[in-house]
Amino acid sequence: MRVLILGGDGYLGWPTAMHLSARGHEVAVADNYLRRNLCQELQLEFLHDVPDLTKRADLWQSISGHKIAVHVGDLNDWDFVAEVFQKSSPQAIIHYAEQPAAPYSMLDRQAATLTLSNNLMVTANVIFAVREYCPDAHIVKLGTMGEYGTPNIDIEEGWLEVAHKGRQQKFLYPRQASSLYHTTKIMDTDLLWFYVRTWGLRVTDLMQGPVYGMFTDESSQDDRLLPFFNYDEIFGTVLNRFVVQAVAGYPLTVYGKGGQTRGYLNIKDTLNCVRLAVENPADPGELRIFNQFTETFSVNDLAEKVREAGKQVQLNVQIEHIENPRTEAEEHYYNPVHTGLLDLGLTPHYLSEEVLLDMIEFVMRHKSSIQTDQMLRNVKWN
Ligand code: USQ
Repeated sequence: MRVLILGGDGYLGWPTAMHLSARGHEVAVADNYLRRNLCQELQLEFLHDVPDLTKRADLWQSISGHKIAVHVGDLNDWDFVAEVFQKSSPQAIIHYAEQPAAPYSMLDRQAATLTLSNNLMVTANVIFAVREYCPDAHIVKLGTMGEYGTPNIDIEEGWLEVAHKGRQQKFLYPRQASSLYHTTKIMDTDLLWFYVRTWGLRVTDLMQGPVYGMFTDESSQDDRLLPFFNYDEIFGTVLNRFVVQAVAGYPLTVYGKGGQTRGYLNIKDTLNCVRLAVENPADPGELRIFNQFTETFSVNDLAEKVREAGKQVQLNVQIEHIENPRTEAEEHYYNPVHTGLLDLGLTPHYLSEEVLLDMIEFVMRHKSSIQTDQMLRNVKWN
């Protein structure tokens, strides 16, 4: 299939591009390096250097023989969007092109409005481009499990059958996010649902939990093909941060009580989930929603796992409960359904000690570049 990946430079975008390309899909990527530029503005360094998209695509072609077309530009700019869609004529569009960090969205007014305008405008441009240039194409949108929040009832896969005063109807599952970033994802879902109903678009919305890891089959031949890896408070996700903290001898930063529970997945499973969605498209007029994670853990569970794995390589890992900078439930019920992707054929890679030791070993090789002043940047929700 011809697949266009928006946000193709990202932590997930680039590995997805290689993964689909290796399986014979014709891949094009677009990105404006927003994440790199925001990190630079905030003086946040990746764990290791990552070549730009053009260099990575060249390297990938020399190793695999597969070409990935690169478009560098801003998807808020309609002229650029129109050009990319016309040149790539996609059958599937994978939309990752968003400001992806909850803490960034809570930094200040400028960061909040950038998150709102970028995420919603790019989603709107994608919808209009599909309508204009490829109305039968399938949009695969990265949503987030954070759209649901942590309700005191089971979380269904996107939809809830509601019975009220003797009548019933299926609605989008109630959503209540705990950051502005997560709220923009709810708004994206609403936009997509509106245009699915109105224009008959085909859409899959993947409600993904926090991702961990860096290794994929395609990057195994050259470290320069690895995705960038943030461990700072703003763009780093919790397990990646804990592994870097463990190697740096920095106490693991458990926020508050540490009972916050989320659905996690290995980066390899993200790629497989997205591929399964692309290869099994939604129908016209269907908004299909999958909950994309493989197992649930509390923050305390993750900290303990990292401490145990660290012991195997003589790391004396300390765990510290620090004041929670976020407004979120620290003890709560959490039971989300996640059968849709398993039914499509997903074979999960679970979080084993071996997986953690591979991550620790990689981070140890880059230990000298860890900057511990990035661990906490004092972004507060209140
Ligand atoms: N946490 C800590 N200590 C840390 C970092 C995080 O206790 O040093 C806690 C957070 O308070 C939260 C949990 O760990 O309760 C997860 O935090 P996170 O930073 O790993 O994930 P989050 O901010 O929720 O966002 C990440 C991705 C986002 C994706 C989301 C999925 O950045 O793009 O949408 O995971 S989910 O969390 O299911 O909404």
